[in-house]
Amino acid sequence: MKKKISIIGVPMDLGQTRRGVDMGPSAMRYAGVIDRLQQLNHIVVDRGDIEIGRPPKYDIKNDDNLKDLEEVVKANQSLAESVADVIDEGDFPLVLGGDHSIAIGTLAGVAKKYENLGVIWYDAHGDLNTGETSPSGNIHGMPLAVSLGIGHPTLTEIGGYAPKIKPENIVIIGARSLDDGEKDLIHEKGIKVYTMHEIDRMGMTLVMEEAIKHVTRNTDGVHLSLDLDALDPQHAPGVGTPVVGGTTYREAHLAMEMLAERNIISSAEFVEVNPILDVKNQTAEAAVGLIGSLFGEKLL
Ligand code: B3U
Ligand code: MN
Ligand code: MN
Repeated sequence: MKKKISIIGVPMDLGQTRRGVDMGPSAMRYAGVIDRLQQLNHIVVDRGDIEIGRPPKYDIKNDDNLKDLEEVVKANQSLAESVADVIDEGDFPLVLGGDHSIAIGTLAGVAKKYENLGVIWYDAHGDLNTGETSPSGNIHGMPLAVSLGIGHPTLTEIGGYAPKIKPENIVIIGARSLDDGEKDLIHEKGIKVYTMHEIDRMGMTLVMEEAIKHVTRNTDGVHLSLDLDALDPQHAPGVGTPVVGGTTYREAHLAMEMLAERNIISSAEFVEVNPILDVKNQTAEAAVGLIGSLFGEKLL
């Protein structure tokens, strides 16, 4: 199905401490994301990049164990507005990161436009930390909790409302590195998680069939938040926190192809591509390949 896709770049690297992920949007553009989507007959508008303020000193934690809070909040507020504008114009928002802290702004913009938003969180991590539970103080480990309304009010209130999403509308896929506080929250809120164990056991086909059923039960839109570190580092080495034992290149494509077949995704973001840590732009190319599959590219 032909779509009008608006691309928003978010050169954000302040949600974690490995510099270089701010070049992710450039790397995905260089890897041909626009051409790839145009080849599929979609109309593509590149809205450029969100401006990211630079802190006087990097990686300084505040008293609440949150690094570079002020700049992260500012950028996410502006991202939320841009995303909401894109939806108001009837376009599909495709957000290119940047570290995963930008999901706070993306979801603030998207969820405003839906009654009951479903979310697929494709990630090695849960991103369910708060300042209290985070081992790092890195806000990129917190966006899913923040969107549930859990965490520092400066973050949860971005976009002027909270929460953005409900625990029963979320599916996490590919998890294999969860902190204790995140595990507690998953159990407490009853969040559906397909860890690598379930993917190994059930196979990606069944995982995606169940996941799609789960996020479409009572929802009127589904957001895909795809962290490239969900893929095995063999296929996506250019990420800040690689974790061995991830989904294969083909499993990730199969997941995207199944989402395309069902045509359920109404907004998406691809995050954590770090060209400085990458090998010949392989991770950006993997991201662009997955974007192709998500928007209908077929092998035959
Ligand atoms: N859970 C850890 C590590 C982490 C989260 N997200 C990424 N890494 N990419 C944390 O810092 O919250
Ligand atoms: Mn993540
Ligand atoms: Mn991750």
